[in-house]
Amino acid sequence: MKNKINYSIYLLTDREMLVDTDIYTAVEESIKGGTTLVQLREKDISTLEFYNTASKVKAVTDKYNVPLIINDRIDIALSIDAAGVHLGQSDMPASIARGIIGNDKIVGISTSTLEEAIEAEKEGADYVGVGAMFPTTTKDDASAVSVSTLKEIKDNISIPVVAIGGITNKNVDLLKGANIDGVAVISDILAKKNVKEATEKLVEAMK
Ligand code: TZP
Ligand code: MG
Repeated sequence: MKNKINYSIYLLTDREMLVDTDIYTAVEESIKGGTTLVQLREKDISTLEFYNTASKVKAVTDKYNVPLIINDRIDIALSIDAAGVHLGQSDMPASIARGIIGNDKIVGISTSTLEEAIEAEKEGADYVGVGAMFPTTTKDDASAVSVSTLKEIKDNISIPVVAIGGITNKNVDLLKGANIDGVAVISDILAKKNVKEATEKLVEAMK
């Protein structure tokens, strides 16, 4: 099941960005527009609130058979039977996360260099996120990655590669040559008033 994940339009959540909607509606609208994978990414939230939010988002993603990945929290991922977990370079190491979460779940790792990507694959990651590809105000400590590094990563590892950071329907074609498996997006979908339409525009631009 894990091998059949469609990484092409990977929506990451950020509740603070939403315009006149809630996270459940936004996730559902984005799936209707073409999102293929969702990551619940919550900062500054209590464990109880994270768990409750994750359960409710999972009900939405399940309805459309779209896998749900949980950012940072292996315990939350396991507690709601999410498809997996996404970890950064300062989170639990991939090999340790794998030991806890098991072989049936997805472990994704954020990387910004070829070395980090090779290491993630070696440690048993199922995919890597690579970025930030373009300037973004969503994550202020993201380091910049060039399209040539993205391509180098794609050419040197065999797990799926998803680009992230400042990606919009206007600039996504600049990544074409890297032959990546998908794009991970927050603001170009969730900061838009019409989330479904914003997702459709991205889908269209990816063709
Ligand atoms: N990791 C690297 S850049 C980034 C993350 C989580 C933020 C992506 O958000 P946006 O709004 O799509 O630039
Ligand atoms: Mg993290």
